[in-house]
Amino acid sequence: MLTKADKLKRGEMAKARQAITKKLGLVSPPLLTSVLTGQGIVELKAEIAKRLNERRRTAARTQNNYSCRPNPSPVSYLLKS
Ligand SMILES: Nc1nc2c(ncn2[C@@H]2O[C@H](COP(=O)(O)OP(=O)(O)OP(=O)(O)O)[C@@H](O)[C@H]2O)c(=O)[nH]1
Ligand SMILES: [Mg+2]
Repeated sequence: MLTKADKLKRGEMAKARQAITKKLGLVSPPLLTSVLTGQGIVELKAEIAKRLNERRRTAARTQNNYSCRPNPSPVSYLLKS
């Protein structure tokens, strides 16, 4: 993810995003976020929740789990704002 997206003009940001994607060899362009405008914050939370759930599913598959109740889903926590 890239922070402070409000600092550059839209066109400059698009160019920087492309250049960074290429330079770092990323499979997809990074999310643009800004705490000033709120840009990308909902998407960022959703991405974090998605990745936590993927990990949780992988952990559940690869471990013996003797607990009766599952842990609360990280999604419900992250999507509260
Ligand atoms: N314009 C702008 N300023 C921001 C944003 N997010 C944080 N800042 C400011 O950037 C400064 C650094 O704060 P943080 O980003 O929390 O700290 P950091 O990540 O350790 O430092 P940086 O490498 O500067 O990002 C503070 O003055 C924040 O108020 C943003 O989205 N836009
Ligand atoms: Mg920062």
